[in-house]
Amino acid sequence: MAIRGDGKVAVVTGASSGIGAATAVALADAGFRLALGARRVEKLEDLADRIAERTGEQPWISALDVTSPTSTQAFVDGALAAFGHVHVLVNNAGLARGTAHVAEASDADEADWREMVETNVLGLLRVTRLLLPHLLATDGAHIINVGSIAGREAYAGGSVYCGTKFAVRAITEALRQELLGKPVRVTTVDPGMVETEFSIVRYHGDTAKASDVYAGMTPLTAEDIADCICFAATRPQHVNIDAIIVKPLDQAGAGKVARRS
Ligand code: NDP
Ligand code: 8X3
Repeated sequence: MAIRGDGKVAVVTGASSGIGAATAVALADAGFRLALGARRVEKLEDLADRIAERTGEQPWISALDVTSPTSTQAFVDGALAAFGHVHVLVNNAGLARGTAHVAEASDADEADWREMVETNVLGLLRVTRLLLPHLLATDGAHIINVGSIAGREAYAGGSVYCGTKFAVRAITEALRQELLGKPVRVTTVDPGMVETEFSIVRYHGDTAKASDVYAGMTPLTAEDIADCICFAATRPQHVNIDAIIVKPLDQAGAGKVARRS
């Protein structure tokens, strides 16, 4: 049986687009109150207005750069000042940059590697570390990490992105053990190809290259992943969905895609 949010507070990082934005809408529809963060505040403002129109409840929004300790601390302090407590953390903020092979990588590629590690690994750890004491202080706490099939299967050109998502899986599994006996659920949702701004970001704004990624196949939508996150979040508290792996019908693995010409 699905349990409604009933006013529980959910933090969603990287809520300005794609999976994070769709998750915010789905959680709001399920009755959660929201604290939403990302660097592009104007996009958060539009999203918050859309959610308020649907539910009558205005989400709390604030700038968040998970690579910055100061920004992350200010975001966490602001969310706690707004609500007093937090029940659900959706660690969604993340990105891929480039597809450089290690042997051919340049200094610019190394900057991409640093950005991926600082965002996907250190950023996720930082938000989790700062919110954990507050999650532990509530009933019904839940950490949901957005991993990837790239965290289960590496591919050429994805050494660092895949490495960060393997790390997300390791962190999720370690947290699940560290928090055993405490009332905090820990879940990873690991999607395959989802058409969002992800590939535009990966290809540094080259929209033609980004749309080629999904040519001739039907990718998942951000809403498909939001459904999975919302499913995990709305199980009864004794039910921990450990992992959800979800791919398009047209994808059987990293790089294994059926395309129609
Ligand atoms: P989008 O590019 O559409 O969304 C990424 C979100 O992350 C944006 O809201 C962006 O906001 C935010 N973000 C990036 N860097 C930071 C930062 N330093 N601080 C705070 N927020 C940040 O892509 P998706 O929705 O697809 O990606 C969401 C997650 O899903 C990522 O973790 C990605 O790795 C994962 N994923 C995506 C898949 C796909 O095929 N699309 C498949 C598997 C996993 P802003 O730029 O405003 O800060
Ligand atoms: C994104 C999925 O296969 O492009 O995490 O790496 S993939």
